[in-house]
Amino acid sequence: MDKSSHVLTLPSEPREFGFYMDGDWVAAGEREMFERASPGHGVPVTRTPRCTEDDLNAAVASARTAFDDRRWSGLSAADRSAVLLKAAELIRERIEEIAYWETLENGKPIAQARAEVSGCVGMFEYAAGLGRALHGETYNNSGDNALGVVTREPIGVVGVITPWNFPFLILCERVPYILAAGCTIVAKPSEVTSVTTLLLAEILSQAGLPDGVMNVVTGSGRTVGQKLLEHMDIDMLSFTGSTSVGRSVVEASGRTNFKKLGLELGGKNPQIVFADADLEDAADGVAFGIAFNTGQCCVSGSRLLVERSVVEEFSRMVADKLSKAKIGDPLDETTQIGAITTDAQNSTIMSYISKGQEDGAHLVCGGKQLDLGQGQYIEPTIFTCDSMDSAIAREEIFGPVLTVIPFDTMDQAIAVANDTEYGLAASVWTKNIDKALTVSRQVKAGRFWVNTTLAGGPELPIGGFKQSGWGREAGMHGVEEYTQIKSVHIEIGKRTPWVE
Ligand code: TXE
Repeated sequence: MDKSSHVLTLPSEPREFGFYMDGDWVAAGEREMFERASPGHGVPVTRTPRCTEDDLNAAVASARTAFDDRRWSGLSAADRSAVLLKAAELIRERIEEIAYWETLENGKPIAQARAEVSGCVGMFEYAAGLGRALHGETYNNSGDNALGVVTREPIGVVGVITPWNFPFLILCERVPYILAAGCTIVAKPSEVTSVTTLLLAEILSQAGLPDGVMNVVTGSGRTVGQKLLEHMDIDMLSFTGSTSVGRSVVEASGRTNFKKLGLELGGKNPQIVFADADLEDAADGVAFGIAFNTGQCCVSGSRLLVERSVVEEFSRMVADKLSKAKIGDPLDETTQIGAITTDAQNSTIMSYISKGQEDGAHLVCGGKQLDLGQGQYIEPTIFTCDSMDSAIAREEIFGPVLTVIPFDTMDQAIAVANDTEYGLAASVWTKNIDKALTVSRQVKAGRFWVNTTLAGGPELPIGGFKQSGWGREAGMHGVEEYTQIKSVHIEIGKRTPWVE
């Protein structure tokens, strides 16, 4: 295929979906529908139901029954693993279809969407093995009349609330691990990007997942999402989204059944570049770290801390890289930077760009909304600031806006990196091993990259320090999060009487 000229076509009319419960599609029927327009093209592409509170209750009941009757948790890990491996195979067969709907609803470039979906295959394969490796402990050291056994049990029914920036990837950083632990699920995707979550539920049924183990309700956060947070029959909730909704999640858990929470929230992630780094590599990595997914990425490297001696040269190098990245139609195979996903996010980004100018930050490049004839696009933008005082240096913008701050010493770089309420991710660029290790130890972040950024894999857990979240997803820790621990004390032989 000649990639330079190939552009996929838009659907001729929006495709309508139902929601997914108890192993099957439920038709939308009389329910109100949410019509989603492609942010890259401005034309309607999908319609999904606005589920009701009754729908949510039915989905939770389905997940509850499927958990309590042990149709999934009672299987051997080998049998559960076989389902996850089959799901991986089916996702692989449907990469093109999943990536297409992901691109249409989200606005990300099709090549990127394909790479993300194929990464999700690996998540399922890896989690399939982890389920079989999950084990407990024994204490054979308490004397001849006792044996202590520590077991892990699946925590129960898990609610999964996901955002619109990586609808399929974030889902797959959670679902296979939750299933490997033996739990059942009610997922609530963002209302603007629901379709690929629905497709995953269908794939899981086709892979042999018992009915009721994976349910998906669509609809708004304020209605369906809020009811899911408050539901007494949800044992654990994994929430990925804004810090402000994260606070409501914690409050709702406290008000109701103290459901366990996993939270992945905002970030204002530092990229620390020392003068001794390979500046060419670093500039490429920094450009990627801020422009990938149009900066709508919880781990995007949005604060660039550069050693003062190279700050001007390096900012120009990053600007040069960004000027060469191809922005445009997400359905074009060669596009590297796609559309901004929602109108609200577009306004937020543009208002931060204005704030940066009002606060006196120096605009190095970008700063404008791009008119490509259709859809909403923003130029990658770089500001330099003298301090961390400006809103563009402190707050999560969630867009392609990079704020550069110079530093003089390593200690100062570490202090500025940590001068934030967040602690999701950080990168350091240097050829000096001592600096790399010291910075990686002292910067408070759940994910840390040395001479790279936005890298990872199913082995490495994800999550934040400070106000970026609680708990970890993916890797073995990601399975263990969805279990609870039971201590079993077993008495051997005749009891020493309490009453003679
Ligand atoms: O997130 P929300 P939004 C940040 C980013 C962005 C801002 C707003 O800064 O600009 O959040 O984005 C569901 N009860 N991040 O408004 O509202 C909602 O339906 C239960 C960072 O989209 O947090 C969706 O499924 N659920 C983040 C999910 O929560 C509720 C990724 C996230 O939506 C709810 C996304 C409620 N009361 C946004 N209200 C990251 N760090 O990755 C909403 N939801």
